Amino acid sequence: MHGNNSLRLPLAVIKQVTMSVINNTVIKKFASAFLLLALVSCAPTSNSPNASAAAQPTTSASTDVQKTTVLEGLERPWSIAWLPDGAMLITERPGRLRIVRKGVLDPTPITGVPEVFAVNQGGLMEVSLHPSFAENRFVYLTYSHGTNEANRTRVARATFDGKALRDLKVIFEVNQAKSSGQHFGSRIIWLPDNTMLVAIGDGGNPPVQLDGDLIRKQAQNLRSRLGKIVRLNDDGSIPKDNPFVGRTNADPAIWSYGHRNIQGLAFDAATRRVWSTEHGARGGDELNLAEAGKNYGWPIVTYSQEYSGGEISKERSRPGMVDPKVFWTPSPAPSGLAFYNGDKVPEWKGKLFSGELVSRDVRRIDLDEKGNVKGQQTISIGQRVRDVRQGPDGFLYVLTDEQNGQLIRLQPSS
Ligand SMILES: [Ca+2]
Repeated sequence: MHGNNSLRLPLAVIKQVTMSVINNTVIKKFASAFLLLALVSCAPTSNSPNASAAAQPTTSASTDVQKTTVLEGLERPWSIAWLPDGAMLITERPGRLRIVRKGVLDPTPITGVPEVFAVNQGGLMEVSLHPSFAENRFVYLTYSHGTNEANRTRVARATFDGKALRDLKVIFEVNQAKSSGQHFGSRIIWLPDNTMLVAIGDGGNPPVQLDGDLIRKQAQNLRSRLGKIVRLNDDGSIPKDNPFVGRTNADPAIWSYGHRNIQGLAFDAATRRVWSTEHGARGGDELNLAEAGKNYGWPIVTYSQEYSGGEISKERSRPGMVDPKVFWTPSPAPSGLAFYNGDKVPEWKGKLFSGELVSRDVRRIDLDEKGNVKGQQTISIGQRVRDVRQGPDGFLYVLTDEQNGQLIRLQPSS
C-alpha cells in the first residue's frame, strides 16, 4: 500500500489540478516543465549512488481521450472479465462477484464465491476466464484467505452456470501463512499453451516477519511462493517444463522471482512477451519484461526506499538480476495492466496501458521493437484506478478503486 507518504499526494494533486485547468498549449508546456522540476527536486533517490543509471523516458499528459462512465455503484471493484455473450463479471474486493448483462448491473451478486479475508489490500481480487470458457465454463478467482494472524493468497476454479459458481475448488495456495493485510498480488494471465501465470506478493512491509526475518526476503527464497510469478496448468497442477522443476530446494511452481507486489500482468501474443508492473515501497515502482527463471531483484536491488525514508538497499542493479524497463519515483502505484492489440484504435496498437492508484490516471507506455520504453503519456481519471482492460469492442475499460467505484470507457475523442 502506498500510504504514509507525505510527498506523493501533494504532487499528484498539483499535477491533476494543473493539467485539468490549463488548456493553453504554451502554458501547458510551461506547467509540464514546472512539474518535471518539482518531481526531480523531490525525488527521494537524489542522494543514491547510482540513481541516475537508468534513463527515464519523459512523460506527457494526454488530452485526446474521451471518458464515459458506463457503470457506478461498485464497491472497491478489482477485476473485470467479459463472457462470450458480452456480459461482464466484476469482482468487488469485500468478496462479491457481480454480473453486468446488457449494460445493467444485476443487484444480486453471483453465489458460490469463497469466503475471503477482506482487510486492507486483501479480499476477492482477480477474475479470469479459461481460454476455452465457451466449452468448459471455467472461472478462476484469486483471493486472500484466513485471518489477520495467518492468511495467504489462493487460486480457485469453479464452473459458472449463468447464475452461480458450482464445484468451486482451491487449486493453488501460497505455501506459507503470513500475518496482516498486505501484498497478496494477484493477477492471472493465460499463455498460448493454456497454462496460467499468477502473480503473488512478497507478503508485506516491515515489521511483518516470517521465520524470524523480514517477510519481504521471501521474494528471493526459491522454496517460498511469496514474491513470485508462478505458472500452473488449468487444474492447478505444475507444468513439467517450469524453470525450477527438478531442482532441489526450489518450488516447481515458480516461474520468476524477486518481485515485491505485482498488481499488473499483461501478455503480448504477437511477441509472446509478458509484462508486469509492481509496487516499490517509497518510489521505485517498476515495469518489467518478465521471463521464465529470472530474478527481478527485490529486495536486494531496488530504486525504492523505506516508507520511513531510509535505504532498503544501496544497490540498484546486479549481474544475474533483471533491471526494470522503467521505474517510477515518486510511486504512481501501478495496478491493472493491458496490452492493446486491437484494430479499433490504431494509435494504441502495441502499447501498454497501466492503471495507477495514487496518480489516479492511466499511463500509456510506448515501446520499441525490442521492448524498451520510448515514451509515456498519462490519461487523467481523477479516481484511484484498479484495473485497465481492452474490451471486446476494442476500447479500453477502467475500474476505479473507490467506495462508489465506476467502470469507465476510454476512447479517442477525435
Ligand atoms: Ca526489480
